[in-house]
Amino acid sequence: MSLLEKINKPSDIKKISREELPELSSEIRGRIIDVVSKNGGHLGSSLGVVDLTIALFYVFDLENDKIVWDVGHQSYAHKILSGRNDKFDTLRTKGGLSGFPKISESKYDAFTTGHSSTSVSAGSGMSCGKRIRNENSKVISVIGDGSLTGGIAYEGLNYVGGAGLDHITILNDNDMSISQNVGAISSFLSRKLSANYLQTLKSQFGEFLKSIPGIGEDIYHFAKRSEGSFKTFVTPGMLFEAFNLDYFGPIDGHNLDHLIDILNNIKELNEPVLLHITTVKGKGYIHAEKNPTNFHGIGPFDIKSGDPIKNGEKKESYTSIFGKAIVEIAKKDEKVVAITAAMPEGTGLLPFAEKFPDRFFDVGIAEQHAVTFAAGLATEGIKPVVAIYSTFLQRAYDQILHDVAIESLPVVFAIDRGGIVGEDGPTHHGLFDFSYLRNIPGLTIMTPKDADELKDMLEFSISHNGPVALRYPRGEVANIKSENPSKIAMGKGEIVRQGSDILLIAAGRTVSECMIAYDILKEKGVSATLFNARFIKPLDIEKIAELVKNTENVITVEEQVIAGGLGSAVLEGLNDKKINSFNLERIGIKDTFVKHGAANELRKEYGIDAEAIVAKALEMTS
Ligand SMILES: Cc1ncc(C[n+]2csc(CCOP(=O)(O)OP(=O)(O)O)c2C)c(N)n1
Repeated sequence: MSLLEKINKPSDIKKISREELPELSSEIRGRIIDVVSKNGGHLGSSLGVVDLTIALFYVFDLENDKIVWDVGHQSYAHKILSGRNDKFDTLRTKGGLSGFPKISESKYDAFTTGHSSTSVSAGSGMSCGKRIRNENSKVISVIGDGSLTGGIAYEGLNYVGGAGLDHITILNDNDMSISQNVGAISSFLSRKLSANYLQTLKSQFGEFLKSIPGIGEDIYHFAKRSEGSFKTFVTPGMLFEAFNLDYFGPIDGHNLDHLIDILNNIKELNEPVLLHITTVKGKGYIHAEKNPTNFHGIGPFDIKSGDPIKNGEKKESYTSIFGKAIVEIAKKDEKVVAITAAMPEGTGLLPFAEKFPDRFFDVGIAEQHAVTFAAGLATEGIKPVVAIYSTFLQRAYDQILHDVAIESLPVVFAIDRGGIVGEDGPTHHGLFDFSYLRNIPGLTIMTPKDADELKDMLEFSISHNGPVALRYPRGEVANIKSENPSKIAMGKGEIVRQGSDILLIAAGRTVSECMIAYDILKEKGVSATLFNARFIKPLDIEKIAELVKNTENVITVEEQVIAGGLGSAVLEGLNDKKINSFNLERIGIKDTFVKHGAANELRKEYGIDAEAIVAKALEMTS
């Protein structure tokens, strides 16, 4: 019987001897590698915290104590140890385990995460809640050095320290975000402080103090008396002590004995504590250790070689088309710069970064800063393109509205992963952007139906003197030929197919679904007009009104929540024009959060694919 088989609930780990824990650690790693090699997932981050997870489960009582995993992409060992090993093969599949902690999935998941830097804030709320309820169990927030680049992390730490909460923060420092971590704090954390270096620094510091005329000697003797605090003063402890946190570390996050001993000690303290551990991303799987960026989030791969398993030839992605197009535009216009919030690979900006290192900015996981930084650049006549996933841009709503839009600053938001993203689930789907942007005065919102349109729209956006949101989906590009091709013009859509029985109004990726539906409907004797809106704002309501007058059965189709999206815009526009005689159905995501699973399975389940469009069209025209 394997050690893992003996563990069906968190407390079962305590029956295993300390000597056996390294064996448990390798069993868990084997299990994670096996499942992620088939289902894809966040491998490197999860492998990096296997030992920490074991130590936490060994020391704390998960029936009462809570662990909040920041981002939550590293929670696989937590899932395995908290009674979900038997379901672990279903990781990230529809109906299976989520790739992130989820309150509704298990009582051992303290908080639902996916977006970064929230663990200390959430943990502080839990610590306060426990205090109010006179409960003295523990709350532990585990945050990575990458996630420590997000502002809300400091808002949380500031609060925890200020309020003197009984709360443990564990900083999991692996020197990596998805890519190499960036920023001043990252450099500060990664200073390697050898004993020799500390000794030299200490004596130099002493000499310096003595040299201060008059008071030098006194300060020197005072400083000497408190030599114990010297190490804290020059190590990362200095930063955290300033937040009124008791700092411990840095310690090796793969040494189970040390981890267990220190956690046992820390557990007895009833004050704000920060334990700094250093870990290796991808620990225990050579390919992930060597290439942590590739193995941060990965599709199915061959365990032996580490190579991705390809399912047939793939077309290029929108991300890659964007990445190439911005390089071409930037070659012609030296004012164009690109900004990412810790996702140079994911947003396709690596070619830009290589070609124009001085015009490329990775600001860390700091979407709010990315947007306001872009606003600042725009006031200097620079043309910033901020590439952020739809879901993460939600963070920067006020910055878009207040810092960019009020003065109509020419900032381009390249919004990747608009729509359903698939296996990462509800925390990551980009299903809200039309609605959260459409209400902002003066903001232009566009979305391309295919690769060529994306290139044209990017060029158009950068040449426009005002803020533009350009939203495109995850995945392979479409290639759609319109019957009457036309250039991108402000607020103008295009008729892709002209028909007479029903009008389909789509935008972005849903134009492809409508094309499939168009062909099926044609075979069934229903002739559809397909209108590609191109602009969500300003919407081409003149053209739509004209089309509605000829074809009163209308379906709007969007990969976005229907509240406040394309369909709403069409209805509002027609109402404003006092056009009432039409029969309109909106296809989109109803008032719900979309679960995780393969994107096409989800489109089917939520009724936003070609089949659903055909069914609705037939119902309306029969
Ligand atoms: C608000 C937000 N922006 C971007 C991301 C994408 N993202 C997921 S993990 C990650 C890096 C996290 O680094 P770190 O906290 O150091 O954890 P590690 O993966 O190194 O263990 C990023 C940028 C996110 N989850 N949330």
